[in-house]
Amino acid sequence: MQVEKYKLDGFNNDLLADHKRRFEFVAADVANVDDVLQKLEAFQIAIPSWALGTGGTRFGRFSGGGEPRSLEEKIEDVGVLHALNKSSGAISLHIPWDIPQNHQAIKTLAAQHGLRFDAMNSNTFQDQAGAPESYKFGSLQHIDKAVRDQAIAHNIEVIKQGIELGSKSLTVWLADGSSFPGQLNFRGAFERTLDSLKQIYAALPDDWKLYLEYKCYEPNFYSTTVADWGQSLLYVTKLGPKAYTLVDLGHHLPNANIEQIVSLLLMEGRLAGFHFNDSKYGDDDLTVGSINPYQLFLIFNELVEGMDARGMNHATDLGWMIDASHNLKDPIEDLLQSIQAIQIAYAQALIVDKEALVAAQKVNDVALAQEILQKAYRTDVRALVSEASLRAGGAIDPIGAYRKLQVRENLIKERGAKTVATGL
Ligand code: PSV
Ligand code: MN
Repeated sequence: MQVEKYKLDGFNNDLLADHKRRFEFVAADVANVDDVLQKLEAFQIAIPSWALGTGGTRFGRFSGGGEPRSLEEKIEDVGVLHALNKSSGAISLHIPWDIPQNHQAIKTLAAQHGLRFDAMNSNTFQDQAGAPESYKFGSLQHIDKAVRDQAIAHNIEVIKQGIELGSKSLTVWLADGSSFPGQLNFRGAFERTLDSLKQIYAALPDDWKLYLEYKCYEPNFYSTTVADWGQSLLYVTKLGPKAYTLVDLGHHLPNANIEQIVSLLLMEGRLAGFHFNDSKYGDDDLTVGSINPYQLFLIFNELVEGMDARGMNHATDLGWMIDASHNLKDPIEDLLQSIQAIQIAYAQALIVDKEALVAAQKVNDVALAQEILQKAYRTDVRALVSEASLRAGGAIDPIGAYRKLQVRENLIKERGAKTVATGL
């Protein structure tokens, strides 16, 4: 399924007059509007290959129609997203859920859709068919060297797959930990995990990065061996300059101040990037911005401030990825909503009056500092996001276009009403 440009243009033309009015209204108040638009256009968010189908919970999975049945079809779906919003120009693969059979053919297909391969994700949290060792009691932390060796070899294999595809980073997320007090020795688990990670790190090409993702609990419910940003930072500092801490927004204990974590990781030059999602209770993997958009804005405010302080390129110097699961909504619509929420938070952070904020901080004018942040947050920047999409060749209203062009209906015709994508 391809989004035909002339149809998209027709859709945009119908909305153009209304869009122009809304854009000019907001642009009049934004001093650096061209800069904001350029930055929005450059900002690409990778789509995980496992998010194109309906996810589920341990209570069931209710698949929708027209879900991608292969890696090729997943790439096509990301191509649809990118055609609509021009901001989803990358795909992130999870191995072994999506092992490419023919790397060159997959690369060519991705390039045809304007996509590159973002971080590769290894999987040592599920047992693999035919593998001799089990990860029931962990992988890189395992007491048995044979299990650790198998998990290390898998990660090295994932790096090799990534090299073939032109990826430049490996994301390691470990389910390792314990569910009951006394089950393991924390220090022993840390040391074995560090030793295993060192062996994976040694296999990284010079221009690659290792992203170490943390998560406070689940599937283990007493301890997790990379449980929080402090523990991840400890590992990556010991590993070396190519190792970084990855923040998944759903992996914190309730009410954690994620924006402060982000600020300090950036200060230390150890922030890898993000897995974006939103949550109400735990690792809910909900649509980005659906529960707590103000927190997302505050995170982007720290990102923009911290990246600018270090002279970093917003678009390319960190890894930006969605990691969400869609149980109720059409996955493509859900992803379009997530990307729009990220773009809105980013645009709002870009229009914060930084000089005024610094001045207010210097004299401890707390009320003014809050006003300055909230002025940006309360600005309706949706027309800026639409304008950036339009200028890049995308849709003024990507979800509206997706519905008008009847993409899902066409996918169901092509693929069938009962299809199930691989993944969790
Ligand atoms: C774990 O909860 C996680 O966030 C990791 O990034 C995994 O790779 C992904 O979810 C699997 O859905
Ligand atoms: Mn994640």
